[in-house]
Amino acid sequence: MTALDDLKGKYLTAVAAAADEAALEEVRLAALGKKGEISLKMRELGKMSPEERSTFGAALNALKDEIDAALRAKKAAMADAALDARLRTEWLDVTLPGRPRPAGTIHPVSQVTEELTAIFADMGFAVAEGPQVESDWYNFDALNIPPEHPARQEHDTFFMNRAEGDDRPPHVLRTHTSPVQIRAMMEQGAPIRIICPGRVYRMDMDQTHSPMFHQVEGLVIGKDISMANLKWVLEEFFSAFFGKPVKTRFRASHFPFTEPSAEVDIQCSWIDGQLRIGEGDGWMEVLGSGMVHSHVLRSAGVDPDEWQGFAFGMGIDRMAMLKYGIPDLRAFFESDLRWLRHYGFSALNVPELAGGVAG
Ligand code: 2NL
Repeated sequence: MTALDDLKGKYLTAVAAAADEAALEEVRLAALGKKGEISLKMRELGKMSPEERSTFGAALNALKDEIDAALRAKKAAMADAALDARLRTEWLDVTLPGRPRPAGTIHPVSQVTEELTAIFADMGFAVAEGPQVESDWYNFDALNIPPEHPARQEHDTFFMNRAEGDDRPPHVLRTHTSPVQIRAMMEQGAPIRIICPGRVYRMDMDQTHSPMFHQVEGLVIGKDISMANLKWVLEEFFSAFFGKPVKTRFRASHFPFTEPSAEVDIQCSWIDGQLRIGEGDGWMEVLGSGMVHSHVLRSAGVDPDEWQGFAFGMGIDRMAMLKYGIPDLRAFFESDLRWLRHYGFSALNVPELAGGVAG
């Protein structure tokens, strides 16, 4: 029995002394592992007489259970200590304020598109959209611009490639949103009251031109629609858009798709380098318009002896620049965040960066 007492003392001391889980595991293997001291003693039971075996066996089993319990207790104590250590070092102050995260904001061109769409919606205009890659028929022929017409050159058109050996005329990137109105007239017929906002493309690139810009065109066809209705609609629109009464001035002009045609100026003052829309006696050109040409109506399947109406077109980027006092195209066309921010459009709303808003 002293032999077992020695073993007990030896292993319980070893368990108590184990500094970490690896050391504890070594103790377990040495005592209870397949070739451990206790396990080897178990094998000796076979050589004993039945009486010896029952007393020695019971004592050995009790010892094995005691060492096993000590190992488990020590292991649990180690896990507790480890958790305590983590709880002391890993903690979270849930009362700290959150970290600000940049929030995206709408682009000025998108914002102005939404603004003008809402204003025209109040006047009963629906929105029509269409493809940006168009056939030359929709972009030109249907608009009374035949193949040899100089306007085709003036539009600085981007042409799409045809497959080798395909001699049909190439498709184009639409140079205006007029083809959307042709499609709408062909699909819905008259009467009609729509605006067509969207991207348009012209091969032009300098300080004041971008090869892609945004246009909104309007179209109203009815039995007795006149230039007077056009003037009212435009003054109503500009006044709502700029938030104050804005006078318009019509000047005779020429477009292939309207007859008569008018360029439209809005009232403005230009004092000390400050542009003010809706004030003073200056004028700024913002829009082209006219009565839809009978050739255009006929191309779109509308009988010009029965129907008539007006159309107009203006640049959305330009309107955004006028409304928000953005004098520089870089703000839009390069989507240069510094310029957008400078003019009050904080594309990424980071508080510490959003300081410089122009008056
Ligand atoms: C401009 C000129 C204009 C139109 C666009 C139009 C559309 C159809 C029929 C007739 Cl379907 N006209 N659109 C008419 C006059 C002028 O835009 O200088 N825009 C910036």
